Amino acid sequence: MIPAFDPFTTQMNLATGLLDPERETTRQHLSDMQGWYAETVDADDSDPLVYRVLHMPVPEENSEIQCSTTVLEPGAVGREYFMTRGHFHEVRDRSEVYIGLAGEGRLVLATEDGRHVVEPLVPGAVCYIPGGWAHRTVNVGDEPLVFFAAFVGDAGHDYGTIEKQGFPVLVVAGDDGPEVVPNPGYDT
Ligand code: S6P
Ligand code: ZN
Repeated sequence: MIPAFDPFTTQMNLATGLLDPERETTRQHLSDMQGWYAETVDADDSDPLVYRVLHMPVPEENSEIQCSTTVLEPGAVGREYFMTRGHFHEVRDRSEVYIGLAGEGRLVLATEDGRHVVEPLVPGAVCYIPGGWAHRTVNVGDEPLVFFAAFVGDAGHDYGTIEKQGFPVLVVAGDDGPEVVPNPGYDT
């Protein structure tokens, strides 16, 4: 075969997640997260950055491996920690691997029939996300949560299902640290 493009290397700062050379970056500010938290988001003029995704330049084809770094800031909306929106893959059976690099987080996983699992996402954690499991990350610490993700190239992202039904559980700040509680807004 004639290769589609040349090999490339990206230098990643394991503490900050920043890439050299810089890569295309998508940003979610608090005002972009309206409707994703149990409480109404009150994004004042400061409208803080919640998370960034730094994408490697790879075609969205199933012969390739998409990869990216996510940097999720510390913070909360009410008792609910800052988190990513979370999604199923559009092609449901497409799997993914997360590797924790910095900070302290949780990976919340759920199936369409309502099962859920919550895994620690900490430096060195290699979390395997099988096809069919929606995934969301939550920063339960005081520092940015940084993780690397690699997934099947044609997976695509279905945000609408999660936007509508939510996850079965929320990760919230309790008196003695993070707690996993049922999501009162979960809609099967
Ligand atoms: C992509 C992978 C991650 C997330 C990122 C942001 O399949 O799971 O790169 O895209 O952590 O989360 P979300 O839910 O807003 O895409
Ligand atoms: Zn994914």
